[in-house]
Amino acid sequence: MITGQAHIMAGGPGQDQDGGTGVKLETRTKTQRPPLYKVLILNDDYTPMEFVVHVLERFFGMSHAQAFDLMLMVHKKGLAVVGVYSYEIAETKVALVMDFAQRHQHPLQCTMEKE
Ligand code: TYC
Repeated sequence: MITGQAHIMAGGPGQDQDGGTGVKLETRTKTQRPPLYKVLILNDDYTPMEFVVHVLERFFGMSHAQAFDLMLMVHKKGLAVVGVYSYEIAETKVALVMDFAQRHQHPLQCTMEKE
């Protein structure tokens, strides 16, 4: 976002940057970070543990050990954040996981929420 502000300056021509109108034009650039979204995996009673581990390795770039630990955490606690991404990346991950689970006929749920 660009915001411009005009300041009336004390002092006369020659000491400002505008050619002597007495109005300083200042441009401030505020760089806004894009909002981030958590991607969550939810526990259920039917999806095989090995399938969840595979999903975490395949779509979230985890090692087998990392994926196994996180899967167990979801199994015990009910859900866990598996990654934090921009809106578009989070949306894509959720869609890929949901599609992959559906194609294998597992009820695994993956959702996103604003951080
Ligand atoms: N609770 C499942 C079972 O006992 C395993 C599981 C873990 C399922 C994590 C989903 O997100 C999940 N087979």
